Amino acid sequence: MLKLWFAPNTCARVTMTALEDIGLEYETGLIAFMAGEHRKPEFLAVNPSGKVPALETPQGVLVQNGAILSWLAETYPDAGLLPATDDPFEKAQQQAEIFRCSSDLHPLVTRFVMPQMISSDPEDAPRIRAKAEEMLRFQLAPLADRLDAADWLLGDSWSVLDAYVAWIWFRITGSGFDDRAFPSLLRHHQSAMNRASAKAALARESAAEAALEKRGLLFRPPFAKGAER
Ligand SMILES: N[C@@H](CCC(=O)N[C@@H](CS)C(=O)NCC(=O)O)C(=O)O
Repeated sequence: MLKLWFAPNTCARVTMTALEDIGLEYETGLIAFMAGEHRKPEFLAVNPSGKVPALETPQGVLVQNGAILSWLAETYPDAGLLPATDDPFEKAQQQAEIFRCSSDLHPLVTRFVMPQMISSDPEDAPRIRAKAEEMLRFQLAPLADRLDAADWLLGDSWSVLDAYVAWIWFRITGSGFDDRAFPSLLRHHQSAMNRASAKAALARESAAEAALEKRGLLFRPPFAKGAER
């Protein structure tokens, strides 16, 4: 059985949504960041980078959303995570879409939501966030244009890229990015989160949040709406 290591509200939500779309049973392992569990030997033995998601498979552990999603899409083609193709160029184009999320956008999300991971001087935070916001606007604009013309990022059908961009939107707008900046992304996020697989992933996250809260370990990003700055 597959086992997903995750923490609520993180990019592991993208892999979790994909697993829900596939519809097979899977186990989860919850990492309490507030307790430093991502730096403990037990988890470093799973992913030496100390990051979620990490997916235990019968063949071994896979890390990096992009790799996990590509593997899941090929292993469970009926789930429609990515459009089916045998064409190497089309596959490379799909990879480019995924890498845009993981390599271009996610680092900007980190800078915007958690500037303290970039500089430990709190005085730097506003500058880091402002630059990240500017770059996010630039990088999101072409995606918003695509969503002005189509329901989903790859056209008429949902793909796992939609779950990825929905997570990015959730994370930045939850941290003060103006959710009116790109109406098509706002609409897209609502549609993506209305899908059954997203709701199932959110339900698992809520249960995990409740478990963490009970232990006094629920993490809230410092710039979250309503959080103390
Ligand atoms: N490139 C990685 C990024 C994974 C990542 O940064 N995950 C975050 C949560 S969203 C994490 O585990 N951060 C903990 C850390 O970096 O120490 C991927 O796409 O899987």
